[in-house]
Amino acid sequence: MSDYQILSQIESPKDIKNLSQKELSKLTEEIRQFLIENISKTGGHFASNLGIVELTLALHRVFDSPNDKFIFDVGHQCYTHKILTGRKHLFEKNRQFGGMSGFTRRYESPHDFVDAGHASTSISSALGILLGEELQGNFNYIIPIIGDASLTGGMAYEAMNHLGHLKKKMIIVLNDNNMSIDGSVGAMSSSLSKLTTTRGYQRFRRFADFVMLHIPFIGKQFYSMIMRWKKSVKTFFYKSNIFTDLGLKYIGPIDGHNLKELETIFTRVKLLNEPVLIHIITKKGKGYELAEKFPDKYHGVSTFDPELGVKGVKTSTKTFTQAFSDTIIKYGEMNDKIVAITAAMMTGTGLTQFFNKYPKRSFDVGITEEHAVTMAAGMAIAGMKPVVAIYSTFIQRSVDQIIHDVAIPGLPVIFVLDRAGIVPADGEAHQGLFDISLLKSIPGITIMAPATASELDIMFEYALTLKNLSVIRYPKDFVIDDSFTEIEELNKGILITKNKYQFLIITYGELVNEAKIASEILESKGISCDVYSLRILSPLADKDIQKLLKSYRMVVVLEDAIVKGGIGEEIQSTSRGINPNIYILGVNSSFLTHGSRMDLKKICKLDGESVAEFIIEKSDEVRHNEVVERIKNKW
Ligand SMILES: Cc1ncc(C[n+]2csc(CCOP(=O)(O)OP(=O)(O)O)c2C)c(N)n1
Repeated sequence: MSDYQILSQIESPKDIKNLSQKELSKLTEEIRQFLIENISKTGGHFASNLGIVELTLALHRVFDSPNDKFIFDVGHQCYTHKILTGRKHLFEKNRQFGGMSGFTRRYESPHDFVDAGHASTSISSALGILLGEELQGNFNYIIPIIGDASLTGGMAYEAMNHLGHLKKKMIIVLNDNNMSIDGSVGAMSSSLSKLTTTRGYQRFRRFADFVMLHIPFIGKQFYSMIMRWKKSVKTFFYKSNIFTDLGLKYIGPIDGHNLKELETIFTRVKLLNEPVLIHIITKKGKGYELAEKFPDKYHGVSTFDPELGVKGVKTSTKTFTQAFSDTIIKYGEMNDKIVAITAAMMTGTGLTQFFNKYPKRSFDVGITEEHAVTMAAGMAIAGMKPVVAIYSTFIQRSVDQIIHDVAIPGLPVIFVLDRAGIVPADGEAHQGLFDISLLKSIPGITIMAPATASELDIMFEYALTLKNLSVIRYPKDFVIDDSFTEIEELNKGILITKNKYQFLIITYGELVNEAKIASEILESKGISCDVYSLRILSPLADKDIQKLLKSYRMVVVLEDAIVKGGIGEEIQSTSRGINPNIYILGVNSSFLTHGSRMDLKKICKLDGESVAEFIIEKSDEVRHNEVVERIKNKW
């Protein structure tokens, strides 16, 4: 455990206000040491947090949190903010069940204002807070802090467009490290780089900013004269930039690791009475050599030895992501109409190999899930076979595009939803619990959930034959051993039966494993329990399911999703009068917190042991229902 001389005395933002430059410089070192020491033990977002230390310190020194409000876009880079706002002691259990969230959470601190997780929302949230406060006669600084990749998301422009129109006094901090998780993509990214690299303008800009920011008192007229002058020279170099066109003052680029310069700029910008965007350049991974070199590998990490760095963990079992990676390569080789589309999640969705092998058929569109879907629809119209690989939680953004642009015209776009179901570590905003209930009511859709790698393969092959949209969804977990299923026709589920027709678990995807464990536990207690893997969740094979419901005394549906509007409820609704003993286990109506996937499965009673216990518990009720039925039938 390191000795944190200065950091040990910091419990709230006011503790850093009076530190000397020397102490501050020591504090930045200690914060980085603290981050390395803690994140390497728990896992978490690493490189982004190392890059934003000075920037967060400067914000907390110049502004007055929580009266002034910092809105961290995505929220994954808020660790220094948490350290400075009395949450150091929570880092031991970062992202673990019952421990600290890895994102800003309103319940966790009065210094957190949004429950973040999805990108590009900060400017909209900030504008809403600002307008709300203003309507009540209050003014505080509301400061969104947004990364260059999050600035590829359309919402950010919708918000800036509105802000520029309203001309409200807001300071937007653009934290530009020229990285998303993988490299930043898009014209916006090159435009930002241009802003940071044109030498002639830089020399001029430094001079103009110096004049503007270092003259102790600038009268309004003098100030606007400088701004006009600056703008006209900038126009000479660049015409104008997108921020000025949207009605924001653009200040930058500023060195994001020079604490003193940052403080000076923030102090001066506070005086401006209009929307400003401060463009700050930071180094992702700053202070940890490997993360500076490979920021993509160190964006989010599992536990690692700080001496050795992150090592790829080799396991004998494949993850679903790896199985998909193999599958798309296999079919991509056979069919040159297959194109892969990702919204800034190439590595996470397992597309890296495909991107390397088929760069012309690979598209990273940035954090633009809505665009990804409609663009895929366009490609399908043009006769291609688009595969859109997106995390389940982020497809929530594109429900309209799926309905409007893909489903209504009946286009064969394949959606591959990774991180579907219960998601470890990231918490509420990242859970993949809603895709089934959001999508299954869309006419023409086919939704599939593989349990094994070979199922994923045949589902993909089947999806390629469909004339309409399809979804293959799976969790962040390992595929199940293939040996229990022989691949028959895909339009049927698989019954793993002992032919005693007592109890039945109906489920899908990785939960088939938990169902099998439950069945074995029950078997060891002399109770016969079969397992049915649905494989195709929508449209449900009603006839097969009704046959099953008739054959078993009790049925439990395990749902790797929210229960409301899910598969279990659909089964229940088709079963009226057939079987009164149908129960659903899944995620109930509240949002699901962070923790390991197993911790969370246990909470939802979706692990094998809990399922077995539930069936034993319910069997009395079943017996009672059977007696009631018998009596009813008699009369
Ligand atoms: C809507 C949405 N899509 C994808 C993600 C996944 N994601 C989390 S952080 C991140 C990259 C953010 O990059 P940037 O905003 O530049 O911040 P940095 O991590 O570089 O500091 C992405 C793509 C997300 N959080 N939200």
